[in-house]
Amino acid sequence: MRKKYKNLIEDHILDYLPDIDHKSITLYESMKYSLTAGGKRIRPMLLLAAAEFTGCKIEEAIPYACAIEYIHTYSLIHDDLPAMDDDQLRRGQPTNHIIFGEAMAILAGDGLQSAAFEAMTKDLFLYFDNEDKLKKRIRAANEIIKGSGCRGIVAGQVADIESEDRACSGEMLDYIHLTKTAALIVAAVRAGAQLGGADAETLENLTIYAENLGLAFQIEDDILDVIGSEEEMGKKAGMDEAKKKSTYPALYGLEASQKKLMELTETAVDALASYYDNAEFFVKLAKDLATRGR
Ligand code: GRG
Repeated sequence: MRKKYKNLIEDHILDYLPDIDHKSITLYESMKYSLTAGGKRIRPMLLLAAAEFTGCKIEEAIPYACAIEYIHTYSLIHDDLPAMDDDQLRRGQPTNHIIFGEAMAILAGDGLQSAAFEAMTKDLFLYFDNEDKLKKRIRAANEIIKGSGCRGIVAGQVADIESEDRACSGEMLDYIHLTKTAALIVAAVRAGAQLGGADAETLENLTIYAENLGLAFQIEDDILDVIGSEEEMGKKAGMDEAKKKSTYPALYGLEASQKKLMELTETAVDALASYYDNAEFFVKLAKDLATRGR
């Protein structure tokens, strides 16, 4: 199933970039560079899985899956900028601003964000005479816009920047992880569920799954930094010595962080226990992410 979702995303990931005339070919190349640089596609896979899980035809969810990957990609491009984390490498390759320059990287991020909004809304007029389908799409778009905004990843980035080089409470650290990392994972799952017209209980259970998965994902990322697989060390090269960031391993130690990671993964999986084998994709993904790199 994971392969099916991943292939669909790879096949369609460039479909919703705006037509680029010859005057802005560099912008197009810059957006394409980061969109095709080998991301794991976790958020769009989750969106497609949640859509299918709740009864939406998978092809109807593709624009939203691409939109969330566009938002994720823009956030990574901007996060790597000199004004933010000042990273030279991402996924083992030069970051966008190293290849295209700082101004173009900012614009590529901006362009990806607006392309995401366009992907989610450009065909809405086709559903003006089908109120049910129209509502599902508007609700899905709203989830993604919310997750990408001032109550989502932007809020998380602000809190992360403001907590640099300072002692950070456990409560603040959870807030940073819930906004910076979990918000877009929650948005992916909820957007898929909205497309499928999930009932309130299913939406709530999927939200609990996604929040716990999102927190677990960030803790695992920070554990991997400490354990230091080669790929992770390369990705963060140049940052950790320059800026001191609060993380679970830094605040609670490696052993307690690993325990927390397992607890969160268990809570995520338990939230979907009543759906038995239908939730297999979500359960396997949570377990695999908790042990990635090991
Ligand atoms: C709004 C500029 C701006 C930033 C928002 C999302 C974010 C804050 C910054 C991105 C950097 C970061 C370390 C985020 C934490 C979440 C995380 C571990 C992202 C990496 O996600 P993966 O592993 O990335 O899914 P791939 O490379 O697989 O696409």
